[in-house]
Amino acid sequence: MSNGPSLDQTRRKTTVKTSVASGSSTGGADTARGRTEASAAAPEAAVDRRTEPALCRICTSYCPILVEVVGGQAVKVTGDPEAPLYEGYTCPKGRALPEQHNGPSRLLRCLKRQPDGRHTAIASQRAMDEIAAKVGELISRHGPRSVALYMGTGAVSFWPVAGIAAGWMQAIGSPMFFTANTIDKPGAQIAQAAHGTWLAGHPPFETAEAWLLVGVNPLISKSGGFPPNNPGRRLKEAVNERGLKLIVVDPRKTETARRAYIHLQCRPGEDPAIIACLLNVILSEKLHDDDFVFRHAANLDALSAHVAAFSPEYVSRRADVPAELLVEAARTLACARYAGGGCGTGPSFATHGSLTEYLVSCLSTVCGHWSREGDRVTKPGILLPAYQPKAQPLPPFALSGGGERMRSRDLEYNASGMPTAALSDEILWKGEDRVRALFCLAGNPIMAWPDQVRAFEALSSLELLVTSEIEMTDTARLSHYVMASKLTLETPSTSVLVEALRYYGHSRGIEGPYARYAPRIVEPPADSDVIEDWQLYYGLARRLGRPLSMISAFGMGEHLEAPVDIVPLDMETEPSSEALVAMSVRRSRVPLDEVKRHPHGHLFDEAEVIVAPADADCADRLDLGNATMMAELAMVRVEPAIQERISDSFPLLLIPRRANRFMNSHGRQNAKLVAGLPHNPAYLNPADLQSLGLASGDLATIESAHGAIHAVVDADDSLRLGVVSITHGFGTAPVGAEDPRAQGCNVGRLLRSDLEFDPITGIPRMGAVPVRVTGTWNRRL
Ligand SMILES: Nc1nc2c(c(=O)[nH]1)N[C@H]1C(S)=C(S)[C@@H](COP(=O)(O)OP(=O)(O)OC[C@H]3O[C@@H](n4cnc5c(=O)[nH]c(N)nc54)[C@H](O)[C@@H]3O)O[C@H]1N2
Ligand SMILES: Nc1nc2c(c(=O)[nH]1)N[C@H]1C(S)=C(S)[C@@H](COP(=O)(O)OP(=O)(O)OC[C@H]3O[C@@H](n4cnc5c(=O)[nH]c(N)nc54)[C@H](O)[C@@H]3O)O[C@H]1N2
Ligand code: SF4
Ligand SMILES: [Mo]
Repeated sequence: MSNGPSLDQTRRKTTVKTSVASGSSTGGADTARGRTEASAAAPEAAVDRRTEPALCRICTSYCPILVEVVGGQAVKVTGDPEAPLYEGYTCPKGRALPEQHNGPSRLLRCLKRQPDGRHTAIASQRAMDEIAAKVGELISRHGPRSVALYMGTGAVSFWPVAGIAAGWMQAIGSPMFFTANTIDKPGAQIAQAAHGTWLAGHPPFETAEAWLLVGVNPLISKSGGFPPNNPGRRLKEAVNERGLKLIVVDPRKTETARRAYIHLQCRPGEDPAIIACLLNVILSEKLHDDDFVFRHAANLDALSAHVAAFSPEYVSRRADVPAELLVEAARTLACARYAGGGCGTGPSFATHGSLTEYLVSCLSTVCGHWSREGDRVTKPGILLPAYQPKAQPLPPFALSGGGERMRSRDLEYNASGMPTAALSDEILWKGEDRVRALFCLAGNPIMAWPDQVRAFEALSSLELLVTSEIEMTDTARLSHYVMASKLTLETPSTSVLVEALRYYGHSRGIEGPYARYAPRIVEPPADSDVIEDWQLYYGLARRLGRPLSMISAFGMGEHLEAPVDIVPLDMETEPSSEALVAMSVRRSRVPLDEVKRHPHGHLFDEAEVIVAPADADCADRLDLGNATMMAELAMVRVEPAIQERISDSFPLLLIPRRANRFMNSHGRQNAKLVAGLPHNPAYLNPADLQSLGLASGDLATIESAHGAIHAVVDADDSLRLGVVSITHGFGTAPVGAEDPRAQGCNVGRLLRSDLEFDPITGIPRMGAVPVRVTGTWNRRL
């Protein structure tokens, strides 16, 4: 039974009022909802018109933007040319922020699912009353472990929410805190644990002579292994002006690889073999930094012995790349005074992601490519707590253990967090202690989790699913409650996330003592009932009488003395989000008030930090021969190469890619972003398409051993033969009719989460997946 307006009525209706939005191509001013009647009737001269500097927080680049506001609504976004380091850069997603804020898909009210599956509006406070009652009941009947939380990528929009979500789980006593990290690049943190890290960090990108990118495409993803501020410009400058030798390992000649000095256009999934080969060449030709290794590393012998089996000739056959290029890549890296780089989701998804990351870390250490005593620190951390970098290792630590164990599989808390790929199984687990309630914070499991059918079954079976969202997603549709969220231009923030991410191996960070604060610049629509994501947890904690703290983590290593900051919240008077922002950086090197004095951001050059010598008694060593990693490398040597694992039944390999106009599943409801191409094509090399009897625009069936999807194929001559490259986050839930041209296809349906998964992080094979493509749907609709 309905107890309020239907979903469609709760969504924003956009009426373009040209008299208000004159001069703006985006329009979107909505007098009925965005402003009060009084202001709607006011003469045009009285309309609020301003241009405000802000930050785009859709992805972790946090590009500085200028927002044109008319009548209280954002109508246009451009890059901010006054902001340092980004040169006014934006991408299409950032420029479509007005449509995200004012468009018809935005949720303006919280929703409750009715017994017939429809959603109707519910006041946010009432929703919290009902959710709190249900959570209280579940905890008292089944214990706190029955309540889990999953935090997706949308949380990067207001980073303090991560600390509140962690605090909420602690407040109710549940260890079941999951994030998208363990279905992303969990190997980056496992590698840090296995190898250790270097307390002085890396030398600056500007000083690098060579750069290695393994399955990462920063020109599109703005992520991983590369400065995230205007990556295209950074790369162009580096190659054209400094002669940087870029080495790219990728089955696709990506936007990034087009600038490569060496592009190893390998078979997917052969990354550990390739990096082992580079190490083999460097060590056997004695090109390594003997002195650095002698002083700061251990177990070189174990590494040398294990990589010896990966000769250029062997790896050339295995990965299908020229042996001479492997040798040249190795020499280029070793002979560079400094070379850096990083790995992306490509190798992470192809299994052995931890090993690949580990071997890349070994490469840095073997070549001595770390900052040394006396070097200037270009990334001192401005909003992070002050620390003194030293020329010494942070020693390796345990890869897993010390936390919660999964019931359904032999997986547990590990250096990358809780294994999200096993969460569906924890929900479907028959035991009494299964997960019965899930808080989905700014994530979209139905679109993003591997094994979509299982995720759908799991989420459908929950006693309570509460999703915090900005629009109606396939996950929200399954939710008992959907909490409508404020958007980024309606909330303040700082750039601290950009600084923090590099400690987790997700980014190299911005080169320079940069920091930025951005205030809220517009109010939510007047007749909406939207909350900030953290307010849900605050509201629930208060109702359940549980004190809530913000738990901020500052990465690893450098903040050893106080890596975690726990700030109890006032449970009588709700804090403002400005107060939360201030709390999240309360131990910053430069006070927030000082950062706020620079509305376009600033380089705090006065915060000059120099690498200190190692502690006199430091005996810590980076580990070049971690036993778990060496055993995995030995296994890689004897397991059949990827080429031998594909068969006549499944002769092609499915690989991931990112699309510039979308942030995973987000953007699909934004008219400006989908314009012209609402689906995710299945890209193949034109020669492969031809031999399959297919042409661009045809519909095809793509099958793995696990599932089948229908997709629109498209030719992409940047791909090597034998691969199919598709972005995730598209398609429909696995029920009802589907139209691949309108919705695309869901790659997750081809994946299995309980076979071939990493024994520590639980990430399953999500790339280099054997598939076949057939034209059974070969008709133009
Ligand atoms: N097959 C395959 N699977 C993959 C991947 C792949 O490449 N291939 N990639 C993996 C990776 S790397 C990741 S990180 C995961 C992503 O997994 P998820 O994070 O679960 O998926 P997203 O699609 O990023 O979902 C983010 C959601 O947050 C919402 N959102 C955006 N901003 C806000 C906000 O301010 N508040 C709230 N409440 N919501 C907001 C968006 O509308 C969107 O629905 O997917 C993984 N799955
Ligand atoms: N525009 C945009 N930006 C995004 C996102 C988005 O959806 N859109 N998502 C964000 C998220 S959540 C993440 S995690 C990052 C991801 O950022 P990246 O890791 O840079 O992701 P991709 O751009 O897909 O790059 C992965 C590359 O790996 C290659 N590849 C595939 N398989 C293999 C393999 O087996 N070996 C090797 N060596 N390469 C392989 C692919 O061809 C592709 O070029 O991007 C973030 N930024
Ligand atoms: S790269 Fe695009 S989405 Fe990411 S912060 Fe910049 S403008 Fe926003
Ligand atoms: Mo990701």
